[in-house]
Amino acid sequence: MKRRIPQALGAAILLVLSGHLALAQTAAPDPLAAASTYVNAPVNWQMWFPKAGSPMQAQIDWLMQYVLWIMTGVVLFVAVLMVYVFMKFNAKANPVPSHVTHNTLIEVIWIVIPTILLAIIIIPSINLIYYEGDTSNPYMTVTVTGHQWYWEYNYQAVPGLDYTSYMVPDAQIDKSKGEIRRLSVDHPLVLPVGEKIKFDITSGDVLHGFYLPSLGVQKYAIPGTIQTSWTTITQPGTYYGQCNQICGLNHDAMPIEIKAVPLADYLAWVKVAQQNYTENAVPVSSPLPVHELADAASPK
Ligand SMILES: [Cu+2]
Repeated sequence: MKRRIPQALGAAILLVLSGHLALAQTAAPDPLAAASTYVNAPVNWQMWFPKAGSPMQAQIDWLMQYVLWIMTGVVLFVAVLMVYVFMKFNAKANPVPSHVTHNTLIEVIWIVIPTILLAIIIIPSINLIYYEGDTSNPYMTVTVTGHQWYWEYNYQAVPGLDYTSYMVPDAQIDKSKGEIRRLSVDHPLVLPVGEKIKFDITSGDVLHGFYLPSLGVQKYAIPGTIQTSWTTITQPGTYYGQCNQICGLNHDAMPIEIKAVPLADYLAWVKVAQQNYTENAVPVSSPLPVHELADAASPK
């Protein structure tokens, strides 16, 4: 009898072990794995925009440089002209001033040249404004709601898929998992690459700002109003943003983390997330902890 106990224990341990092995073998691959291959995060002393992760941000970056070069030329030209005038026409160097008050040629030049400069700035600017505003024919739409102080993401095409996204507190940051202090969140926004994604942006309380610098998205989240924006993410990876409208005490604690993965991986993730929801009820089990589920889970 005394010998049988260790034997039974051994058998039990073996059973548990084999169970674990079987689990390990059948565990589905992480649909978000592709997002960790590339991380688009800010760096210390960064002076320029982040590397563009969408065609929109690429165009914003281009326009910024285009205008900057024109502006630099204008500022330098005016500065040189002023220094020349100070030197050549001050009271000492030029005691007897000229009494000329008009010069038609110069007046025409100083109207025509700035007009041409404004035209070559305004044409690409207006093109970009229209490009940014074109939210037609998206592959999918996500309703983004700002709350004090977290974000809520509602996938309009996936019934019940509505969850909240909180910043990981500083003390819980796990650098081995690639988490970044003040930018990583518990439940990131998962999006497919190469597809047009529309954002319907709103707020549940005060003004927030949905700002994704590497994707060229920046819209106020305003209570009672829906502002729209869109993006197409070109490369799988992790992208970050922040609320950039002062929204109260924890304004700094509502970052945005996006996991962009290939479409097939995104669809696999949706299945996992969707399976864990029962429609219009609190999900039985979910990759998203129940206590952090958003308003959709609670009776309306
Ligand atoms: Cu905010």
